Amino acid sequence: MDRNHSLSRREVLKLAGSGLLSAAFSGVSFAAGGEFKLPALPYAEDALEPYIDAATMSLHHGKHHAGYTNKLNAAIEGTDLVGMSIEDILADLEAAPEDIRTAVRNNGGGYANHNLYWQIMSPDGGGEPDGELAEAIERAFGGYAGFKEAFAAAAGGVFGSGWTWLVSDAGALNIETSPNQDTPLMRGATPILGIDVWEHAYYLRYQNRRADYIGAFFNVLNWARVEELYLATL
Ligand code: MN3
Repeated sequence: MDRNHSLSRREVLKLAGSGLLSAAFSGVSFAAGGEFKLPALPYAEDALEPYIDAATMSLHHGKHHAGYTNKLNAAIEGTDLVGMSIEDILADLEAAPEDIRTAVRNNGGGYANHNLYWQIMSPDGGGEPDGELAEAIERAFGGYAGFKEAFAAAAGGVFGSGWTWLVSDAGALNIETSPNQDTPLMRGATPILGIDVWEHAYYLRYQNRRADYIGAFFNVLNWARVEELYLATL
């Protein structure tokens, strides 16, 4: 699949100025009325077939992500965390009351991680990054092929449940992995791309073949969205 709709930095800034970009972020990252909301999928449940099957999408979004959202809301109810952005909550877990800290870490991480995951996939995805993101990938990994190889190896190497990330530290790119629902947000860094390698993300279609799921993921990777998130970190 080819992709020809990558945004230039200028177009992204124009979108930001128009409020469209912030509209795209709102409701995803921030609590509305003190409660975090499960964001709607940005495409139909079967839109990523055959790479991600509809049954997996339905359960993953409607049960797993919804579960993290509900448990996060239940954990923070009546605390000072209500009304904060999920990024701010996760960047300072020590500020969470000790009796709910683990629940906030696991469910808040799960909430934020899946918000990103849905966004960085698209039925129009695949292909290769371009623009400033492509240049940053060139600097960090020697090009798209080097990135793909390193990212797939990292994702394949996660033991048990976790995530693999492309992280931008003020424009410098790194690949990181995290266990469970931990996220680079917990150290104040910004993940701009993430793959969920919990078995619930792939087992219905791929069973134990995680490498096949990882390979398929690149076919739906929404580089235009990743580029927007990258430019926002500069
Ligand atoms: Mn998941």
